[in-house]
Amino acid sequence: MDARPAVDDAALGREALSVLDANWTGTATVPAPGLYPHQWSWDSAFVAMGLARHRPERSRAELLSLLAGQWATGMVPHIVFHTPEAYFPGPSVWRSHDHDAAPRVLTSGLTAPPVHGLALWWIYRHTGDVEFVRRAFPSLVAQHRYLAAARDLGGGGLAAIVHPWESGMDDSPAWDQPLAALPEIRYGYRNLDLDERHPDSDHDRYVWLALRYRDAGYRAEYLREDHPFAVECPLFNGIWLASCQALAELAPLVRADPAPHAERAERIRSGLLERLWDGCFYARDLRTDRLIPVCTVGGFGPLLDPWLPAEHVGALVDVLQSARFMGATGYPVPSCEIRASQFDRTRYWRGPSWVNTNWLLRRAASVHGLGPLRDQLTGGTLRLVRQAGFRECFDPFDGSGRGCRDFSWSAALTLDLLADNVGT
Ligand code: 2M8
Repeated sequence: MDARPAVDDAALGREALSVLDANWTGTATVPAPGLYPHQWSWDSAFVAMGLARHRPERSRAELLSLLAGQWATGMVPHIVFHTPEAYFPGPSVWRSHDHDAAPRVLTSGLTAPPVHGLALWWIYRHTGDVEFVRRAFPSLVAQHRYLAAARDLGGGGLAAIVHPWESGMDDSPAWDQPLAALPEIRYGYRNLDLDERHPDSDHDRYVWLALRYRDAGYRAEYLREDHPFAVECPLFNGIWLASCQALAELAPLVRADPAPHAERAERIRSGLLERLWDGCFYARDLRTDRLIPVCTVGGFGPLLDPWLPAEHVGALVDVLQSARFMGATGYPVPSCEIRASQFDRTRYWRGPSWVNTNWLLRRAASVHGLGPLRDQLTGGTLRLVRQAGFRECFDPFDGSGRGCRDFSWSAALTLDLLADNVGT
């Protein structure tokens, strides 16, 4: 483990803010210097939530600069390229500028977990800024409309991801089967900084999938009929459900009708229970119409729903606390169940713990009134960053840091955990 002095809460908070200040470009916060030099969608939402109590102005600016990348279809892209910094796959791969629906700023053509409704609610809760809600609300309504119209590929009320990158959990073992069903691709593209994390064959398939979607004009009809990767992910949909509930709560502030948002949340809940539950939530591969039999941290996403039936909450919490997950590792929460053959404590999204999923599960514990679980997630996450710093992810057994340093969402969500810890 990296040697690191123990720091008290105030010093840890100052360190977190200085990471976020350094990663702020004047327009947006990059996830980490060097490795991720642009604005990533769900990273930005987590940063906005973490900054809400400390830098409210910048928290609002963060969300708005991301929404400047929204397409006329309502799609919020997973990357917004505000600067010409080199990154692969960059604007010349995505070619957003060839599309009438794309905004002026260059973006990717994929989306990411829609945590932005929850972020708007969070910012409102901590700033009371109704004017800001008025400004951002319509964009989030459009985002949800896009997901319902273009991504309900299974017809059961859930949004499908059409690329592993859309899950945010890029290398999760949950995508191994659908990826293995794709043709063998050999491009030999390599992003030297990044690709030691993925086998070449996976990276080539990621690029191939992105190019196919691009070459089909990013059309919804193509996704429905031809695209070879379509998966209903419980984390993506659990987050979407929470954002729908957030919009339902915010709607009266902007004189909008909460009912469509509440109804959509109910539809997602039914979809999750009917389509993804089998003693735990699993992802469904729409191209085989089968559940993908590996339990990952994504399977706890539906816990974000306060109205998830008690028996499902109980069963999920038992699995989470069992020796399959937190019960065996010293730190919360491994990204894959440790007894799965695919579990790897060192490989990105295949075992390591992440601050954002810990934070989401802590939020879930709060909405279900599970105080001890919430405290365990708070304490365990703070221990990780105190010991190893604001790393991208962490070994769940010994807490050592993995991936890049000075990672924005690890810093931002630490600020949030610290603020709650002192009861502010
Ligand atoms: C990772 O994703 C990018 C591709 O978008 C990558 O692998 O290079 C994921 O951890 C994703 O969740 C995250 O948003 C992104 C930036 O932090 O990095």
